[in-house]
Amino acid sequence: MFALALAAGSIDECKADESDAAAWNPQNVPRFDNPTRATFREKVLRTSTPAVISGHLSRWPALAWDDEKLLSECGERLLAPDCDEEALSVHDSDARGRWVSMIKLAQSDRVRTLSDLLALIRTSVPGEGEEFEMRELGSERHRSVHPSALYLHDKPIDVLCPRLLDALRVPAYFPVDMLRQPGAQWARSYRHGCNASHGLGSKFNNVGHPSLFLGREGTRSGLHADGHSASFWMAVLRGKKRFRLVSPSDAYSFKPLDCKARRKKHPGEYCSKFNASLFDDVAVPDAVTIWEANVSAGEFIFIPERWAHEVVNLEESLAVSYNFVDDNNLVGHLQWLLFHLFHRDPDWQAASKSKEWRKFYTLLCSYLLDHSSGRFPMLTLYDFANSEKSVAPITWSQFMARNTPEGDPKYDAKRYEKEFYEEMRRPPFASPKDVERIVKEGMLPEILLAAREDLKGYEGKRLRVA
Ligand SMILES: O=C(O)CCC(=O)C(=O)O
Repeated sequence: MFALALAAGSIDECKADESDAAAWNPQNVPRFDNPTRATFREKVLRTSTPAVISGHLSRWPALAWDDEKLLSECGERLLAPDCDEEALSVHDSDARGRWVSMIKLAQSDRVRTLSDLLALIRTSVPGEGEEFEMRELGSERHRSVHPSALYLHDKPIDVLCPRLLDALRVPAYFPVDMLRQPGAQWARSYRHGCNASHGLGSKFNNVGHPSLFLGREGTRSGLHADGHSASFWMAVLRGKKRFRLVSPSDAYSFKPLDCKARRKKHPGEYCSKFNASLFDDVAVPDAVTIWEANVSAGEFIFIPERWAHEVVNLEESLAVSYNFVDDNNLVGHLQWLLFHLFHRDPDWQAASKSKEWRKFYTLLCSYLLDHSSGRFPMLTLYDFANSEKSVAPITWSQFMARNTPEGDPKYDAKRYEKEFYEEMRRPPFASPKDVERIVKEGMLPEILLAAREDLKGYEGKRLRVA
């Protein structure tokens, strides 16, 4: 055993680590300079390896946004608009049972808009000046918060700053997102409660992703793995962030709170919450590798499905993140859905009345329906998975057109919905026993492979590659 000698309670300690790397031995996350799509697929996606990519975001208009531009476009936008109670978050080591060890805060009169937040971030000095009271979400409690600790964390860009969304692009390595497959009517309940009024949001019902992060030096997110077995990429627009990561199997060494090493029996289960920090002085078994990357403005990091990660902002940082499911993590995602439906909650009959259960079940049916009928967007997935053409980064509107049924010129909402409901009522997916059998017998990969075979005849028919 050796110990992580770094306590990252403050940014100075993080910086100290740069000159004291011998104290422990992180593995550097591999870096690539604008790799081809083929290289990225082979070396990163196919092997579920984290990676930092430089040289690929140069055409993003958002990289040229300075404070003046950000404030003129979105300075007066409310951090907590009517549809979303959460305004800001603060990290708290005592909140490790919670998602990302963060406390979510409602709006305060002191910080209502993006411009209020930026002003506070710029003028507050940790340990100096007054704290103010903010209400914790989900409780009537108020907590005293130092302005320097406020973190705009994972907030929907389409709601908070739609113009910024227009100035972002989608990296060419991630043309597909199966999470968009069920379309607007299903996506609506999927994440944040906001229905964006912006063009992109209203047409495609973007609901929450990509999301925005803004925090001063020293703000941080606790150790966690993202849900749904989704992979994600995070692009840094300004500043510098330090990531520490562990693979899904190594994650068991860090006091996981929501998994019980039963993964073989239940393939969809993995650890997502932890009572430990990779920036603290914790014991690390020899066989465990901690990965580390500093990601600077103009770069993005890719984090594969189920990898646990923890983040500290080394400088004031503005960043954008997007979670997705493509052909590399689709089986894992389906297993995760099944795990949540049938294993985590054995009393599924009772659970089936809950909104959450319904949502997962609907998603699952949607995937299986589209697989079985060879319908959009399996086709898109198939084409991209098999094309090594280098495509330029695309806008979010183009991305949504590719990845949602609404983007299909022949999309007929009523028909889609009708077919969907018919399919949901049809066996075998109406019976949990059948679905359980699919998982137990490990049939998911075969189903997906068969679906791909079926799709060969459709190749190229309705794909619009930028
Ligand atoms: O940048 C951060 O603070 C956390 C990002 C992250 O971990 C995530 O989006 O899952």
